[in-house]
Amino acid sequence: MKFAHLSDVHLGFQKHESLQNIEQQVFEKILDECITRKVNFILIPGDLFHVNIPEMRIQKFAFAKFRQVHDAGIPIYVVYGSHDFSPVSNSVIDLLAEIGYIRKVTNATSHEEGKISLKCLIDEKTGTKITGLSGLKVGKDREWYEKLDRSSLEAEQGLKIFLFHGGISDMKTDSGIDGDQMPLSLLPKGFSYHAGGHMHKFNHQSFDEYSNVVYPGTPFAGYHADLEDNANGQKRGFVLVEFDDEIKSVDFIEIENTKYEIIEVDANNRKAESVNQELSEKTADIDVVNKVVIVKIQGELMSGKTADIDVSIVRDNLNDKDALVVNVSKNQLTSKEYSITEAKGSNKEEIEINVFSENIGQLKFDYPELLDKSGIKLASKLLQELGQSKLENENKNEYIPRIRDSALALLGLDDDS
Ligand SMILES: [Mn+2]
Repeated sequence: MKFAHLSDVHLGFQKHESLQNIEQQVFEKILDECITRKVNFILIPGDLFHVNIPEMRIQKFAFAKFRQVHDAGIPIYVVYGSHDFSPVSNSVIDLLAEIGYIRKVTNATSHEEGKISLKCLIDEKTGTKITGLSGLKVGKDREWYEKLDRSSLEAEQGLKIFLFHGGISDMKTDSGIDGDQMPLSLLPKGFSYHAGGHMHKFNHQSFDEYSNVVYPGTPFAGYHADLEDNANGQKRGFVLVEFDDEIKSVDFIEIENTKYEIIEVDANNRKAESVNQELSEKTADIDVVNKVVIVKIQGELMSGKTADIDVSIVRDNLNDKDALVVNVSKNQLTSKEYSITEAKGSNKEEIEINVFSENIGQLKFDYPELLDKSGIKLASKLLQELGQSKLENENKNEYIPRIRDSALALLGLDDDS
């Protein structure tokens, strides 16, 4: 007998069309694998979707695929993740559960003395006992775990699986610590398999009384940093587990997503021109056809502004060479000559005005209206204008010109110029 374990698909995260296609293809491939390998059931411990109510076409796509799995007679067991759960409204997870394509495993009862007890469900064909807790938002789940009646779960006989969504501090990872983690001891002991979600890289570790604590990781990317990890060789896929009355094997099944190219430039102690030159040299002769290209510029410039690093030329050049997507990251680029000084304030507007006042002295322009008091006033008006969100039912073709026109009007510039 075997089961599949996947997590953190984050369906609906990708906004770029090509990346969205990959996100969906990978998900389809995994479920197709589950069907052809005739798994007995599938576990998804959270973040199946990127938000609790994804766009309708994302839902339609997911429902069609889940129907296939359902028609193949394969049950899917889930808990919510931190992304697809909402404390105030329903989730697409609830719709999928309502029509019977997936099954939520959490069956909890609160007792007067403050304890929470969980009941296992039993997978019909294999007799496996399955239970788990969702990853709710802002540490609420920690509270649940602390109240959890672990001993009754630990007393259950037979092959048991526990689904959870969250980081475990006892587990070694090669990525940085990700927010609040909880100690392994909060999970019930003696389960044959602890099926984890939330961590985006595959990780399988064994501890005393916790023989298989496993994260499959995201099958593609649920955060922007995941793409960079992919470009640096991170394998993506799902986990396939063989079992009889105990776990026989736990294997990571790689599912390829796309090809990558990463270009990294260290700007530390350099002038903007020399960084620009390195960027154009490094992008001149590479083959980027149908690849996701990540351009990463970091370090502290000796002179010039970070805006002097001209990524638009690099981006155009790579797009002309038929890159699938070009992602430029300048987040870790700063400059000695010009750096934003932080400022305090009692509300958002005050903080913004104070940031502008603290920093405007560093600017040198020929236009006096961009400097001093009038510059500060203009900057904060402009920020307010550019921060406007799309109106309900307004499409992109209406929204962009509306914002552009009002920003240009603020600057006293004509739209035709
Ligand atoms: Mn996630």
